Amino acid sequence: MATRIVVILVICILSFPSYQGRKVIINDIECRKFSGFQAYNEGNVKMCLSYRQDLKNYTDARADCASVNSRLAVFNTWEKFQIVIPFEDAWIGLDDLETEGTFKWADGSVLDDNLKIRIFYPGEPNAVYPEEDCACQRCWSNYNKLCDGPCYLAKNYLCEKVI
Ligand SMILES: *[C@@H]1O[C@H](CO)[C@@H](O)[C@H](O)[C@H]1NC(C)=O
Ligand SMILES: [Ca+2]
Ligand SMILES: [Ca+2]
Repeated sequence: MATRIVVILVICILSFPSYQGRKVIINDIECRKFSGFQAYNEGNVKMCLSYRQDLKNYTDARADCASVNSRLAVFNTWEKFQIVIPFEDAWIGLDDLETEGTFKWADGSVLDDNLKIRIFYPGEPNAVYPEEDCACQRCWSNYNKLCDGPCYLAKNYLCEKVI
């Protein structure tokens, strides 16, 4: 019985229409089971994201992601960061709310110093105002990377399903 199921599964996978992009497509099917989510990839790196444009502050955005069993998106490698580059005016899962100056991802890990230099706009994070504790992608004119900005501002945001 178990063998038969495995054989059927293998046949299904092998007969999947696109050979080249097979893994991405299967992942996208997994991801699209969740309303509003779709798969994005950079090389072999894949993420299941929902870009939400209903403008919420950081805490409300985080709560909204949690309400659909996801989190604010974590782009903790250079490859993953390529995925977020085009998104406009969006909160991601990165803040220094807990300890000023120590940015942590939504999975609880601390932002790597080398990655920090590459993913923040030059001169950012600069904590111009005390409330600049949340990382925002392409916020404010000409900024094509992350800035720290005041968490109370209403922005788009990116939720991530970990699948
Ligand atoms: C975000 O807005 C909610 C009301 O929708 C408010 O209760 C909360 O304090 C705000 N958070 C921030 C960081 O301003
Ligand atoms: Ca800060
Ligand atoms: Ca700033």
